[in-house]
Amino acid sequence: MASSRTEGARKSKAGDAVSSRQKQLEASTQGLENLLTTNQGVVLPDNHNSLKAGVRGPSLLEDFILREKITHFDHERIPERVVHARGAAAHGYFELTRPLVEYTKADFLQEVGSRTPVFVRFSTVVGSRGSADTVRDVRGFAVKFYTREGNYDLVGNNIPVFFIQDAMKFPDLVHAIKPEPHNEMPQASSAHDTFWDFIALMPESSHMLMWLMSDRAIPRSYRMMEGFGVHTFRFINARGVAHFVKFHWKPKLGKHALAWDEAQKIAGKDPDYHRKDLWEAIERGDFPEWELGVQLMDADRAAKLGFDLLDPTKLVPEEIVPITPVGRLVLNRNPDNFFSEVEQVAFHPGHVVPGIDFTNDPLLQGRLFSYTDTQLSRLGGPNFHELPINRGACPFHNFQRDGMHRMLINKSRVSYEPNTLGNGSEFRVDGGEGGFQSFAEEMESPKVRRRSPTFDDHFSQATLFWNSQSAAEKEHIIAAFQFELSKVEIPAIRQRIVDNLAHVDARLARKVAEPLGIAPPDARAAAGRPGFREQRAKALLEAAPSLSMETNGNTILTRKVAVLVGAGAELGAYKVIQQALIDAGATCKVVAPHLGTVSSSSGQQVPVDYTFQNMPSVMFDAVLVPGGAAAAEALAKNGDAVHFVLEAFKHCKALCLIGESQRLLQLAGIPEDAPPPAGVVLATNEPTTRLQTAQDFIAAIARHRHWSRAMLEQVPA
Ligand code: HDD
Repeated sequence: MASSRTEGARKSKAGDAVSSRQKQLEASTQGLENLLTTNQGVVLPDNHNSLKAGVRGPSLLEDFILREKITHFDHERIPERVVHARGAAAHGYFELTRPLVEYTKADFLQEVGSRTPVFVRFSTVVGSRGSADTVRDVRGFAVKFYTREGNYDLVGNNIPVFFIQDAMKFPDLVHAIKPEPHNEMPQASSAHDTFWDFIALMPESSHMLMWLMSDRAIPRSYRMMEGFGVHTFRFINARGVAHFVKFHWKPKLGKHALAWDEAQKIAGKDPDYHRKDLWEAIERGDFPEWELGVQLMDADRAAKLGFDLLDPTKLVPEEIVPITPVGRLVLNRNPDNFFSEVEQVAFHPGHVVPGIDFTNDPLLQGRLFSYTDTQLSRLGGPNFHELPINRGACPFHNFQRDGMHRMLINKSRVSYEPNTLGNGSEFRVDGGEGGFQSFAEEMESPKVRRRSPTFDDHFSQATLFWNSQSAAEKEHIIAAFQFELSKVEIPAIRQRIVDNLAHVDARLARKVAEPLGIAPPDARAAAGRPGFREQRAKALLEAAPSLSMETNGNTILTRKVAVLVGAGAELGAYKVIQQALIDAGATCKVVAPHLGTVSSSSGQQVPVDYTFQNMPSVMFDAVLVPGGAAAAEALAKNGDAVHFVLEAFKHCKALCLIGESQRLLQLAGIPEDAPPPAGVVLATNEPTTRLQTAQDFIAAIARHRHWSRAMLEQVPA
């Protein structure tokens, strides 16, 4: 800090006086450490009663203890973030696994094995602070690296593109998607007229819209989603040579989603689903981990992509420019205080370090203004960098002074540069090649308020995304569009959307339109509307498998399995399977009609973790039901148990039904003699088959969901 170094030499006498006063104070307050005090340090006589004129008399204004407590309480809230208000975060580290010396001079990207502390906040965009975690929305993925050269913030999302191309449209986008201004509804949802009205008039959002309607927008866990820097940034090496770079976070547990019906139910049953999942995983020691990868391109490569890298509605498929893994992100510590850390953390895409620079992406350029500006009203002034969570790991020195909530006590009389009064150690700028050097991009153009024609292709990557989805994923996208548009009251808005969709894919548009009570999609009508651009880049690829979520993950690490136990359950096979699941990294919880214990067929008491009421099927990844005629009979008669199994079936989860418990499947309308549906493992109590059953069940859980499962419509759950 400025003062500490400038004044360092003069500290002696004054410093000694302060520390001896401090010592005296500490001695005189010994034994009082655990007492409640006011903020001024006055010990409280009582924390239950206000000061009154007599025990039954009026309270006195004089009661400074009461007034201080109530005043502080009255001001406990600060404005929530205007977007990304709901979030959860954790501490951890970033470890470099491949040096990037060749591409960037950023200190934290030089030496393999070097670790940089990080704080990572995940969020939803639209909902307010108290909204549910599992709504259909983009997720924020913001990483603060506390590097030795200053804080570097990579403020990204779990979707690699954005709705709009220019920051000028951001307030309109946010106003359109937030609850409608006349009645403040709906909360945390894009399924309403103003959002779709705006989107219908902004064909540049077509690509992002496909992602928003896909399973990416309903992740199973923060720990199971990818992250993206979205914009194209620049790396600059020690010689001043620049490369374009795109950042990718790849989750170790694979990328996985919830079913839409499940996401909606969780929003009611446990609105804290994602933050709890993150918190509990870290408390258990199952530290979430991602790999950082970069796509690197020089100017020649970028020029041959067929689209403009500055356009944030475009991605570079990893099939075209491979991703180089460079490090790992590990989250290993939960915050100590949600408000002080998660709420007060201030991210900003403009927090960069030497070796990392911006591009002219007009969305990024606008963001560079917005984030500091928003902190001024959210955190109450220009000194938010002094809050503990925002402080850098390295010292900082400058002559910025004063302002609301200043914590630093600058001691020198010098608060300007240049100076000579700073005791010979005044701070100055590094006049040489050191410090942050902006990339010296050539610029000689007229000043205009226009969009580049290279941004005019609004549909080809939306089509690429659609072509890259599996059959089941396509069905989910169609269903999501149908759901959202069915909530739109004005038919003309529904019509404009499907007309636009006809430029993404004709079948998609037709299927979406079918149940909406509107005319078939009309591509020509869309092309005649304002904002529409004809241009379509030459197809780079027919499909990019990396854009699908179905091609990844084969682990059951941290997955939750419900074991439904009825009185009289046979434990033999179940015990073997449970042990195999635990050995493979899953957790098993016994769910029964009541807490306490349930008697097995041999009279053993099985401890119960949860009831059907307090922990429904949507809280689990898979279901295991032990055999035993009496237990199966009891469960089949229990509506909650039956619902539990049917719902898990409907949400395409892995099920393992042992012996007599298989009758529960018939309640789902599956005939007794039919082959088991995908992801359903039918087992006997036979000792010789138990290990094989366990392996089959583990493989079924590792598939995450069996989206292709047939006969779902007839299942009443
Ligand atoms: Fe933003 C917050 C990500 C465009 C203005 N944004 C915010 C957060 C994330 C993103 C993850 C939450 C940070 C946290 O956890 O505290 N934003 C993005 C991405 C964008 C994007 C990936 C496009 C590629 N944002 C964007 C634009 C603007 C903003 C174009 C304005 C011109 N964003 C903000 C903001 C927020 C914010 C209003 C709200 C709270 C905050 O900044 O600190 O300034």
